[in-house]
Amino acid sequence: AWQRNQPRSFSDKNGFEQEVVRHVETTLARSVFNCDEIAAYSATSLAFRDRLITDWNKTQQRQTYRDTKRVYYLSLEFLMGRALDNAMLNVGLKDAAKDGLQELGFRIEDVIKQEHDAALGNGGLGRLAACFLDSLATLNFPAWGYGLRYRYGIFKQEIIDGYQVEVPDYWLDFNPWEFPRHDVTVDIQFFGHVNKSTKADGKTISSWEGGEIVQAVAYDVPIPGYATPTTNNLRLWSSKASGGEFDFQKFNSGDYESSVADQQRAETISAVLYPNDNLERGKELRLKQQYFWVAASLYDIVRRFKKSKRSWKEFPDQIAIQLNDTHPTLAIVELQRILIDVEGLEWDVAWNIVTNTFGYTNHTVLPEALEKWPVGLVQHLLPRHLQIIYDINLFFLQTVEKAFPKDRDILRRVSIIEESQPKMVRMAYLAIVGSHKVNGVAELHSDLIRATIFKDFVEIYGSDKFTNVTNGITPRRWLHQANPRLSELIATKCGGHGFLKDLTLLNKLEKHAGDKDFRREWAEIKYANKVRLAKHIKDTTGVTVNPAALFDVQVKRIHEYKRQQLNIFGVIHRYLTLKAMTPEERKKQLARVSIFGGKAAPGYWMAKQIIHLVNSVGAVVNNDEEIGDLLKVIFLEDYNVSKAEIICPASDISEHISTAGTEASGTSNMKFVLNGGLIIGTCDGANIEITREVGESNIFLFGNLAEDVEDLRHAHTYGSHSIDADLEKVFLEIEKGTFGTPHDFGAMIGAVRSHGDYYLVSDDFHSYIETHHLVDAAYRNQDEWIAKCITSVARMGFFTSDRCINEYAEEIWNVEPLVV
Ligand code: 26M
Repeated sequence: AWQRNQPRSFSDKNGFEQEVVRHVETTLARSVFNCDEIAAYSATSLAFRDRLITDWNKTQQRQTYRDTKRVYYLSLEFLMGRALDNAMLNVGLKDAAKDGLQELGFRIEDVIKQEHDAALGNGGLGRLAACFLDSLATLNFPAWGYGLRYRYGIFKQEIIDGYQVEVPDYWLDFNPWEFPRHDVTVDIQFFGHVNKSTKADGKTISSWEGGEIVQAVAYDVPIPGYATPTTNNLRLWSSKASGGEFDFQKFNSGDYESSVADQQRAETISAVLYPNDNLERGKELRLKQQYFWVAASLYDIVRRFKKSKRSWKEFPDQIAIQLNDTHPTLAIVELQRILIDVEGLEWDVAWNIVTNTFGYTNHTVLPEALEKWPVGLVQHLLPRHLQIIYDINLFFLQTVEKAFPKDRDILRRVSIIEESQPKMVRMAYLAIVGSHKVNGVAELHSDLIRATIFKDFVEIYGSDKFTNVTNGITPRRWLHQANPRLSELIATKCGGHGFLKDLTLLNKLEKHAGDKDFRREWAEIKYANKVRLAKHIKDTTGVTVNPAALFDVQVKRIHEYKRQQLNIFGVIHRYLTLKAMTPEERKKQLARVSIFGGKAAPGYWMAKQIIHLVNSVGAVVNNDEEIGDLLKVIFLEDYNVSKAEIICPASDISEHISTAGTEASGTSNMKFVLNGGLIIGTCDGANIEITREVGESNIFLFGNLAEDVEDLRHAHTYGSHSIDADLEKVFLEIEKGTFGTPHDFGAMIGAVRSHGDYYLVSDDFHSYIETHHLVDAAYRNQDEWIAKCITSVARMGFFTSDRCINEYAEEIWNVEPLVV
């Protein structure tokens, strides 16, 4: 008899094996005798995917039936990494899968490695969105993510002759984790004009007409929570020409080429992730991406709301929408347009709904990253939206004028329209005016935005509208998955794995920091993780590193404000110091491996020079026989989420050394400490709160404070700027040609010596070097070092993204978990 091909919910090793075999033989149409690692990965993923579907459907039914308030997290980036390992651990069947795969002749680690990272993000902002989805599901919140289904994620980085080369990241060849919803589509309008008409009652209504239509198609990705049946949804939109494959009229009239061109132009919208991190470049296609995604998501949200037959006034009681930076700010304008133009609500009624629905998270104070769009471009692409933006601005400025009648300049300062040449729409201001809460991502950062870039708005709205939610990370991926042995060891002292759901339980570790056996086991695990990274380094760079050396790691996007140049100048200083020693002196020194990794935006020339310098220094130092194991300099190619899972557990000390006041939070700092590494850092972003939690004696802080940065910069420009003497020696060595053609690095040196040293590299250099000496000294005392690591981990409970989500839920969204 015919049987429906129902997903089968296996619950043990045998059930899993049956499912794998079924998928190999039927879904993949292969023989089990011709099953390689890719096929094993595919079948294993399909088996777990089937399991997730059941929970996913139930979760969605439950959320619809209960009809409680939902959260929508709008982010142009979701840096998810791999899904299989995470799904196995969350479902709780990784051991069953491991044994099952072993019986079929595979090692689970090799199978997991077959998966291509889902790399739909640049860096911190995209990874934060991914951690938040994990926590939302784990805490049983009814929540959806909305994003773009880029055909190409962040580029793959290759290092060729010491230079970064970008290779396209085509990742969709086989992706078992997404479900195309060809029946869930939205027509998205661009260009056209606005028609005004007057109704019988004298009311004028505007309607947006003409232009062109692009179709949005939904692709759904299940997001499993850890040890809970809640499985939420991430909906990613893909762009397609409307009206099927071709424009039939053009096709039939023989205009085949232009019909294909139309199709390609439509598909271009979701083709590629913009690879900039903290830089805004004002490209038309980027604005198209933003509107396409925002309009499709809002249509979907409104459609779902309308099914509940509630009155519009209840919209903000049912729906909270969080804007991940200003990238989705057009959602504010789009919702206002839907409510007044399509649904016929009064402006004020609609605006009240809009502002009570949205919350906006700011992730940066860097001026070059603040989004602005030329008025002319918005007018052309979205004519009705520009009118609404002008109206929002008019009403806003009227209230400001009433409240501050004597301050003429404030209107110019806070206007959503910057009166420049050309005029610009200031997206952050629009996001503030259209939201009920604005938050920064660490205490210092939230203080800074209140005191600087958003100061006027604090005056206008009062300080309650501006709040802080310090970032966090998911301990499921960043401890349990990345560092399984440490997770097991911790579980022996914390009464099982409960800490993965309540990270404050880590505090039970603290009393074992002095326990000799525990320390030894802890140190053994760190060593094993270093051996694993050393093997990766050998396989990918050919360089042999000693796992007993101190591993010093800086992995993050390459940016002048993050100061990888400070790090590499420090490494050169160390090299010169070692070279100046007698062999006897040298023997007493501590061995170090300096590990760098990270991508430069393709158009960021200075960042690419920094990568080149690191590689050039490595080429010299790593082949210097006098130095041997005492110093190695490694640049790890193509840093991404799955590489971070190998790197974080293997670090002894990691570097978070941004110019004070520039890094909004940082989240890798948390990942490194949670994995039993210490950090060297500036008083910036979340480093400050990490210090508060772990204690000053367990972190290596250095450098000038944020409050002094302005004066120092001023002194560079208007006073005399003398470079630190040790740094000058480093510069002279580079200029001698020790690390290759000195001309290549002229701009990096010039930025410090002659162009005002905006990032205070010279000001902080001495303090940085001194602090590294303290690191060396501390590392020599392994017993105390390990005790510091254990104590720090014990005090990291605050930095779980579960705490963040609970704070957002309480303070911003007013939503509650849906208990299963
Ligand atoms: C803008 C315009 C065009 C193309 C890309 C962008 C753009 C993309 C990503 C701008 C900024 C982007 O991300 C900024 C970011 O990652 N910020 C980081 O956010 C983290 C999470 O809050 C913080 O931990 C980091 O400190 C902050 O730098």
